[in-house]
Amino acid sequence: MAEPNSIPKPKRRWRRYLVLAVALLAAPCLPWPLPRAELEGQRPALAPPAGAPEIWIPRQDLEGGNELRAIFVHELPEGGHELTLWFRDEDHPWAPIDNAYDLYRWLRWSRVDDLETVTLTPARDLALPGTAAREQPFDVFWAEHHTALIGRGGADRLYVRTWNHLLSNEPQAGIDYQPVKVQFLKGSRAELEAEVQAAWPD
Ligand SMILES: [Ca+2]
Repeated sequence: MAEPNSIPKPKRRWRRYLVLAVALLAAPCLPWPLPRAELEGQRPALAPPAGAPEIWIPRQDLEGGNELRAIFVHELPEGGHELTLWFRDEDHPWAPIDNAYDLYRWLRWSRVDDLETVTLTPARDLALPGTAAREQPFDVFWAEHHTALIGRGGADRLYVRTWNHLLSNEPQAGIDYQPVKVQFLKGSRAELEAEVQAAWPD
């Protein structure tokens, strides 16, 4: 899961443990299941931008209820397009902490839904600012966010490489991937984050 800001800041691991501990303690006080974002709104459907990659997702992730709902498109003033992938959820591979992790995300970002943003440049390269997986396996315990620029000589596809939907143009060996086709809707990452904040203010 990427943070709302496009360039992730260095993180301290002890803060993750602290927030997870607080989330576990707060869990009995909060409503379950946690509310999900409804981001379709009245957003118009768009044709896919030229050069938009095909998205391939592990079958196990789709069957776990973490489907891709839509891809939001925002035309950038400097050229190119911001593409934001909207997943219904993301599930930590260790089931006992998945509920706490969902709660952590809801408290921190006012959503359980997962948003991952990439940029399609005017040259049709793909920039992954904090949404690149590198070689991490799908079930990695702590998924690290990386930044990458993928030249389009090598990528008409993006693969969901980790359980928190970090991406790569290289699939993981032994994983059964499925291509998914969803609507492209008009909307920027900033607009989507503002919408969920307005629905569930701090
Ligand atoms: Ca989850």
